[in-house]
Amino acid sequence: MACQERDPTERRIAKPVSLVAFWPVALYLLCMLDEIVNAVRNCRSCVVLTGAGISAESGVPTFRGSEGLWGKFKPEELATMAAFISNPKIVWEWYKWRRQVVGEVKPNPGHYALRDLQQWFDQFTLVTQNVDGLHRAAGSENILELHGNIYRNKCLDCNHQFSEDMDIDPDNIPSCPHCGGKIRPDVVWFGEMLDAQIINKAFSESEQTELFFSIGTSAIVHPAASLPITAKRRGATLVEINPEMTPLSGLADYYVSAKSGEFLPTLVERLKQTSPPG
Ligand code: BJW
Ligand code: ZN
Repeated sequence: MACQERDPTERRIAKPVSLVAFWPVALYLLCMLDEIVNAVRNCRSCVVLTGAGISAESGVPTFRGSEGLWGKFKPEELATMAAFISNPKIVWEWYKWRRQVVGEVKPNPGHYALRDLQQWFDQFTLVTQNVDGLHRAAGSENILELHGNIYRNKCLDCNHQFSEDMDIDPDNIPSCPHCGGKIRPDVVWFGEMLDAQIINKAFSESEQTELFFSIGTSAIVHPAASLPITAKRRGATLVEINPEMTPLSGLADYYVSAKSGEFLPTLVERLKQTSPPG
């Protein structure tokens, strides 16, 4: 039915009905918030795993979902070694565009809330699949970047890392001064091994932690997706924050269907009111 044809009373009826439907959900979320506050209060160690969803409210596109990057671009043509070898120019054009996108955004309240959350724990590790550097920009410490960093470059052949700013021209890709290999972005593509030291540390922290948060990730890309499962198997309390359910939701002790930029600041606010960091 077109908007103009609507019965004018329809909205008045719809509103109280939707409110009635909303209250049990709000109450449920509130109870869950208090239980998560208690979990934070009672646990001394915490691992947080973040994915693209935490940066969505900053304006960084996610990978999956209707608006995600993989809806417009094919991962096998852009995020694999084979793609880079067969068409380095296209791959560099894509990464130049993404560098520009993340260069223009700022951390959002979810990133800042995670920076604040670390104060409630003796041991706090922030494991991120994101390459955008927004957790560091927000002031978080002890960050493990599982999939690299979009601003860094490395040599395709000898793996030498170049941390300095390099403006890459996709038509004239620079060569490594050590071996002559092509320079590529220092991110982890499909089929590539993650940095052993980083992923091993992420697993050992997940095995020992008392509390684990999985935030803004579709929880399907391994080995990152194995971290919350490992933590849960070792007895950690598992909290998932994501507006959409994922394969992890059924396993989580608390599945919070909310945006991280809305729920996390509420959680930190509640913690500050009820149990300031010791
Ligand atoms: C919000 C929100 C808001 C929205 N608030 N939430 C075991 C089983 C099956 C397959 C494999 C396996 N082990 C390894 C594999 C193969 C493969 C893999 O996992 N494939 C799966 C897809 C099945 N893994 C690999 O290849 C990895 N390497 C590896 O394992 O090496 C060993 C090996 C080699 C060869 C064979 C076998 C083993 C490497 C994975 C590298 C992933 N690389 C990318 C690109 C990085 C560089 C770049 O950025 O360009 O990493 S792909 C992409 O996916 C990116 C992400 O980090 C990663 C995860 O995505 P993420 O963060 O979860 O984002 P989305 O978009 O999927 O989800 C966003 C979520 O946010 C959604 O749920 C929304 O609802 C939510 N959201 N708004 C909170 N406001
Ligand atoms: Zn080299």
